[in-house]
Amino acid sequence: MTEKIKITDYFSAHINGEHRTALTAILNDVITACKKIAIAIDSGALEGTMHNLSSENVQGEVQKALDVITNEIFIESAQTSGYVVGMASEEMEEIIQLDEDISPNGQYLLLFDPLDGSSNVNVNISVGTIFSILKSPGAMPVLADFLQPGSQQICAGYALYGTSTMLVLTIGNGVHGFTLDNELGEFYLTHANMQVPADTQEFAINMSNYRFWQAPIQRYIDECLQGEEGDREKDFNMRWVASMVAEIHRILVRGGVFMYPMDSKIKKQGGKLRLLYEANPMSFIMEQAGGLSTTGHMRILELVPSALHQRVPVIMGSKHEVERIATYHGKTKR
Ligand code: P6P
Repeated sequence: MTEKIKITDYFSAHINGEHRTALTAILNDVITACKKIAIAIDSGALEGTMHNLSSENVQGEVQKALDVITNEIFIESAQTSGYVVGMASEEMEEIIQLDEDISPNGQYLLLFDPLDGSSNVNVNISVGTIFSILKSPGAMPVLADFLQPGSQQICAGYALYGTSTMLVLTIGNGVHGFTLDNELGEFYLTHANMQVPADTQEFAINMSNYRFWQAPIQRYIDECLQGEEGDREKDFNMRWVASMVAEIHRILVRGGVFMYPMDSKIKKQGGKLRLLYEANPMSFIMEQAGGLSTTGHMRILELVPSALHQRVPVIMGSKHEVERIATYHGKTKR
């Protein structure tokens, strides 16, 4: 067995440049948060925290006790480095500003979805945490400072609380995965330089929305379902976990295409998934791993956000499939 590389040693060897010290410090806080979230989830049924609250989050979704608990863990952990001057979370309507006595060292923004896929948590299906790091233009950031296109991200990553707990991230030099050794309480490099296969025969989409989709997506899925007898001349497999983190991780490992496209049910809100702390970090990761990520009409990382909790249609994964789907969006005929 080759020598195990601890995540902090990996950071020391591979995080360079102007953000080196800050990123290392912020990521150490993220690691702490994800270890604590893994424990909170693992013991949820034992601690009686698997229930729904009577409250709704800013998205109008029923909150689980663990949504609130994991959000608080992330906020508390992220204040240690002294580099984070602002935070935004799926679970909070407004941004959080950290004044300079808490963050004297530097000016970075941390955006996160603390418990993605939380509707799965009480049925023991994988869930995750998604995070994104941006540079702040100054201390005491305002909302407008968060509304940066995804191409401005300095770092993006996710924790996957699955059959093992993993941390997968990019700082712009490829995508690397680390697995938690529960006995030692340390993350170790297990998936260096993850690359998405350019071709795939597996798609991930919530098929119950078929009648609401726009023609290009219906055409793509129809062709996948026609299999060998159809234009694609090959059979396809389908997966839908309803945890974006689990889907994206599977696609990073073995290829695939993940779609939460625009549909007539959600047209008014602009899509299902949130741009700043779901689509952007996952798009950064996907592109760094050789995949693509689009709304169907444009590269997601080029979208200039207009609101903190803005939603967006998402199609991401294996390059050749995403290119095909984007082509279909260029030709609206079915
Ligand atoms: P649906 C989880 O709530 C989430 O934001 C993503 O993680 C997941 O891919 C999607 O929504 C699931 O949506 O409509 O299938 O429940």
